[in-house]
Amino acid sequence: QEFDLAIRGGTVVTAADTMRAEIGIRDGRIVSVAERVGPAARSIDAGGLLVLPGGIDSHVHIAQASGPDVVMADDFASATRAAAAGGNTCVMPFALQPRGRSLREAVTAYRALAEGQCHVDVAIHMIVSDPNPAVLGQELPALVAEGYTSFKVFMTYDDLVLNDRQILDVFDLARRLGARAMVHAEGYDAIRYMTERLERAGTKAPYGHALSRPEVVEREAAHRAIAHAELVDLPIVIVHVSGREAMEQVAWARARGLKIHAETCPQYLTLTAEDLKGLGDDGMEGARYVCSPPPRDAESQAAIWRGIETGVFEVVSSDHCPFRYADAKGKRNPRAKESFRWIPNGIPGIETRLPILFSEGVSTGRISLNRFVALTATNHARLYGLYPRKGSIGPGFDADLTLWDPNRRETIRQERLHHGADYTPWEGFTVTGWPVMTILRGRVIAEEGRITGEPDWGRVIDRAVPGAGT
Ligand code: DUC
Ligand code: ZN
Ligand code: ZN
Ligand code: ZN
Repeated sequence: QEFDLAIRGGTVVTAADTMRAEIGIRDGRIVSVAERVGPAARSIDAGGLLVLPGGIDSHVHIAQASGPDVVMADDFASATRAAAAGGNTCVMPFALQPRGRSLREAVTAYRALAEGQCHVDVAIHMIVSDPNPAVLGQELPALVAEGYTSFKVFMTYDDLVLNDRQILDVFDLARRLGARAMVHAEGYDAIRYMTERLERAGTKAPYGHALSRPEVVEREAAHRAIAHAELVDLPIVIVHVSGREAMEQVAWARARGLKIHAETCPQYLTLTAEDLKGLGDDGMEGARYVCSPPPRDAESQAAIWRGIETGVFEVVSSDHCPFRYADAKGKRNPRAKESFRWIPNGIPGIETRLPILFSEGVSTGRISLNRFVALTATNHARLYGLYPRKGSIGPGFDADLTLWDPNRRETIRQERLHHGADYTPWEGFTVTGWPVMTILRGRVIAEEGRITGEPDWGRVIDRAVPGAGT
């Protein structure tokens, strides 16, 4: 047989092209894409389906150490099962350096958690919370050279925030190393000020979370991060842009010729701050929607769509950051009922990202199929050094594919999802377009919501530096 596997009868979609073609796969890689490919040990009929590059979700949190009272709802096995069922073949979670500790040790321990437990491929980013001389001088350069070529910095959170000088120092090192820096842009001091003001006024409920982090807080931090990136001459990624104001900062920077990349997420297209107002039995229903930055309003949703349509956003990630509703309500930390500030920040979304963006974007006619592929796979691979191994369909690429039914109507239900969280913010949300089969390096890992792969089929993969000046 010429091939191990052939995909026949489907419509192959890349960021550039849409074509009727067959795909020939050997040893986990795509060997041939042509009108007809030769005989194969197994053929899959993709008649009536789209054949897309497997989704790459370059911003997820899995089993991330988040403090004594906070336990994430997913380990690598459950998160990557959910990823596979949702049409993804590669996810990028974060190894977090606790302050005062070694970044190297954090990465080594985190990688050990992942090894042998993954249904999809995993590429690990870092979170730098303590850029001390050992980290800047030895650890980070060595880790980047080993293939951990990207890291995130935070402008808020007590345990993670970097001051401006620290941000400049890590940006400067990223430029010298050719590494990719991601920025969580929300201003620490402004949030502290707002939180204390709200608490003094008696605001306790989850909705206070949205009030404490208004768009101006994100806009200010985005502007500051962009200014630092300009000073250092480093292209950065502003992650999880939630609304018009921060987005305008990115557009403004681009108009000045700065290389600023931007990511947004389905929650900023489909949820609003109103969702945090839900009370339920115990006043805590809104905790299901607490993420940072918080969802905004209809006007901001429209602005984010414009940003997607006009190219301000190059990637749509899930920012999957799952907690159990019971924990969000204070099971582990009873203070969550006393103030919104103790509710863990994050929502699950690794399995629902592709259907929501496809349905709201492609099925409504807002974006093309090709743009969908760019936003969900190709641009993630390009930004983070996975291209041209992953992110498209063509000879030499890993055979990471999602067979997609563009017409399937489905309703998102927690009971159908594979993540470790006990709810989805999109319960009852209907979509048009659904992943039918997910293929990782030539092996079927999920089919019709059933997991058909094993937790050691995914690999922890190293990456190239994205390239200086990109
Ligand atoms: N930032 C993230 O990227 N995810 C969840 C919470 C947060 O602050
Ligand atoms: Zn963040
Ligand atoms: Zn870019
Ligand atoms: Zn995140």
